[in-house]
Amino acid sequence: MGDAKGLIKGNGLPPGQRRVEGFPRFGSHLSRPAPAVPVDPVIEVRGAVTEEFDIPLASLSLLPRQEIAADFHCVAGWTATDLRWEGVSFATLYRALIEPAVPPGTLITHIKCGGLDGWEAAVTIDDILADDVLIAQNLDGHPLDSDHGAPARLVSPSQYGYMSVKHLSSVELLITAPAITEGPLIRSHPRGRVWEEERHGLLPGRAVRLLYRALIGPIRFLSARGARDRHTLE
Ligand SMILES: Nc1nc2c(c(=O)[nH]1)N[C@H]1C(S)=C(S)[C@@H](COP(=O)(O)O)O[C@H]1N2
Ligand SMILES: [Mo]
Repeated sequence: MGDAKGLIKGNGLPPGQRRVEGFPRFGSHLSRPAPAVPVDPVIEVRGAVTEEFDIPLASLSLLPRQEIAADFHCVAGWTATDLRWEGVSFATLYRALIEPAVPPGTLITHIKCGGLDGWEAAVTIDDILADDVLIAQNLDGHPLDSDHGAPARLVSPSQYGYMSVKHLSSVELLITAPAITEGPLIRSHPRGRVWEEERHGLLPGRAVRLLYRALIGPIRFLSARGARDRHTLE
């Protein structure tokens, strides 16, 4: 991005983001190890459907596959660059298997995604049906490991990482915005779009950069302690 004087502004990343080496394990799980992968993993479909049902992950292999290359931006301020995800577009899965179960006339506003570890993120229906949103099963040519969300995770690269639910195990169809459950200090933005710097639910994104950046070190340190290959780090 250049200005009138031809100076380069920023680093090509979304506002307030800094590049990290590699792709750290990071999350509210902190040092807890990743949840065990069920023998026959499913995505539970809940909420505003005629009848609740489960989608076996195995059935994703029957749908058209999609690959995307994208950077991954955590709201705390780190960015992992050029990750290659492979899986099924969320929109493809939604149109094929989920939407047919929505009663006629029902307007879905959000999809609340849940992970096996209890993490949840509600994504607006428009954001989750965007072209770049994937249910990813492979990362950089290998099956997703437990650090990054085995056996499958949501990946929404245009939104901060907290929307990209690891160990995806449920989707709940909502007809109104979900209730706010976080306190005022660390309040996630309901959309979290990275280029708009929607970092915080109440404050402008740039106002919380320093506070959030201070969390990177401790969360990253703890998350690494619960990582799959932590013995090789010690
Ligand atoms: N299930 C689950 N998904 C999660 C989280 C989590 O704690 N549990 N943390 C989120 C946050 S804040 C980020 S930045 C990314 C980090 O993904 P990574 O560990 O693959 O780097 O996962 C997101 N998805
Ligand atoms: Mo994050």
